[in-house]
Amino acid sequence: MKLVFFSETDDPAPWREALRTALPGIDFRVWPDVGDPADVRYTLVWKPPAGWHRRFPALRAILSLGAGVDALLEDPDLPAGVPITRMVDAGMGRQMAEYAAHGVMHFHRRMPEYAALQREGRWQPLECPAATEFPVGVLGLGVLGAQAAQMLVAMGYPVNAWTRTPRTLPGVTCYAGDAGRAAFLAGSRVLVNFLPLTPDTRGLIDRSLLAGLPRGAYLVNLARGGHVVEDDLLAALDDGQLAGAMLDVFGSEPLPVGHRFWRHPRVIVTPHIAAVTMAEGAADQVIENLKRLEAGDTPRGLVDRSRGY
Ligand code: NDP
Ligand code: OXD
Repeated sequence: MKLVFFSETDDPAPWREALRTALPGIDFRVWPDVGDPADVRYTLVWKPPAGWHRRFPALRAILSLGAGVDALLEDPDLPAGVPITRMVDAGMGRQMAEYAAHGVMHFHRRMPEYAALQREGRWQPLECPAATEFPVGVLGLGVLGAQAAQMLVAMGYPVNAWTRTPRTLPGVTCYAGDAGRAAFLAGSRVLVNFLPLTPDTRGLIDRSLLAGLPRGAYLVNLARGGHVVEDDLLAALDDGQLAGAMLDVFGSEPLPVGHRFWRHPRVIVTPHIAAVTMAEGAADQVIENLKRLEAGDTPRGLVDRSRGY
């Protein structure tokens, strides 16, 4: 069974070690050392170039190193009919929840204002609402969003969530679809984005969505940069509709030198680190899926190409 690993950001060594230990028959290759491409059955990938998969005519499945598969699905040359699997939690749920909780508390406890006061050498206590008065809106209540929502509930925040289809989660007020959007937004002091990037969600965080939030709201985006219309976000920050944004993901990554986000006083930038896939927590899922695929069974985390996630 030959598998090719491709990632410009992940170290193949722990993956090779884990997969070779669990699957002694595996021929684990790291791009570009693939030997005969006609033998390749599986790929384990993060952001391969467009058209890259076309060279493997006997491909049985594409295994994504990430939870989000938007970059794969955007490839017009992705072989049709080949199943794609994604990471389901795989250790990222806890990391994403930590990032979201940090973002919410950072804004709730007015840390950006204290940083500005410190720069001016001013000792100035500010009023702060109780957590129970600071409702959080979670966009997307899937594998990762649900864990963050539960952590925020445990921290005492009122939590609203918005999904494509109706969902329920204890302690969370759930809204769905176009019908639920306005009420969801109006009740969210801070919006935390956990959506997958699909044709339906690209550009969703635009002027009209931001205008639906209470004035002076905040945004924490740890899903994808493509969800945000950057000019609309900057305009909302500049005119006070939004009081701050914590951004981990961008339309173009790395965030280009000179981009306004780098120096905007109300924007916090992190370099797509809200969660990272670590072989230690994720290799078991890949091993299990390779076993299932070899046995002709349905793998875990199978992507629905028509839905886009
Ligand atoms: P899931 O597929 O488990 O959950 C997706 C959620 O989004 C579901 O609740 C789904 O609704 C909802 N959704 C999808 N489309 C729409 C829509 N059109 N309108 C409203 N809701 C919608 O994904 P995960 O939780 O595993 O991952 C979420 C995303 O997080 C990934 O796609 C990735 O982009 C991002 N991510 C970012 C990382 C980082 O380091 N910054 C790390 C890992 C992931 P429904 O429940 O009805 O299906
Ligand atoms: C992912 C990511 O989708 O790291 O897993 O963004």
